[in-house]
Amino acid sequence: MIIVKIGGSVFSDKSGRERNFRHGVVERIAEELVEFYPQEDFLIVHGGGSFGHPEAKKHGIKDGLPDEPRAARSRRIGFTLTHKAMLEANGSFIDAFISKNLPAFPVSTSSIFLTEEGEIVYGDLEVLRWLLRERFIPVLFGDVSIDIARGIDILSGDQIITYLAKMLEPEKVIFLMDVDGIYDGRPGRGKLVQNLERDEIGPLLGRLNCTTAGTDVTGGICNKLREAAKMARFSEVWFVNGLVPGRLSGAIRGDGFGTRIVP
Ligand code: IP8
Repeated sequence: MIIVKIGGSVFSDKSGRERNFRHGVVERIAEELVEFYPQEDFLIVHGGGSFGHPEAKKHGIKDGLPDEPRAARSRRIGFTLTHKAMLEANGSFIDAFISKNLPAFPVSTSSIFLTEEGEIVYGDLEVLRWLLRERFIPVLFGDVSIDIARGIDILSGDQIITYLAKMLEPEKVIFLMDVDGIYDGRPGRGKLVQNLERDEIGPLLGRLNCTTAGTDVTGGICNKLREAAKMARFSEVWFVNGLVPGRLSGAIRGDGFGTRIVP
């Protein structure tokens, strides 16, 4: 089984208007998967993009639930609205996959995971395992979460993937991004790292000044690398440009262009 994360900046323009969706890009990604399905099983996780992130910020979801009853009530409504924005993005993914004859099935992340201080502390994977066994392509997404410490939080797609990689042990995890892979320096300026061993991730994080969380509400490339270090214990991890046709297929075949991290 292969897990594919479709980053928010691949399926939408995060600096564009709210809730914009790149239908053409997602349909082309689906076409690349068609080459390999059903010989290969897939599980998809997509990010928040121009759907979840603006809504999460607007409603202060990462601040948890306040004590004051009126403020808490309006934050709960914001929680639902953020989830609804993600359902809208997820619906467009399902439509694109179905239009290419791929049996995608939506799975609401917030209904199967609980977090504590943003970390997954509970996940009910039974239905997910059965969906895979019955050859569906489950499509999960970065979402809001019920958090046992602060009431509510955001659960990023990257964290979901780390958890799933540990529990389901896929042969490969592929991250689709809007750059060619991981750079030793700033994207476009530093050198693209094509092959990376797991124990080289720590020194690279240091060189990239990854001391604090990145700019996204759920952290940018530093977060991805940290999660990749955890995942590379179980699976091969790829970072490729999801906007360039053929890069996903290359990573699936194993001869692609991008960053490949091996245990
Ligand atoms: O884009 C965040 O998911 P990510 C989801 O994978 C929300 O970090 C709701 C902002």
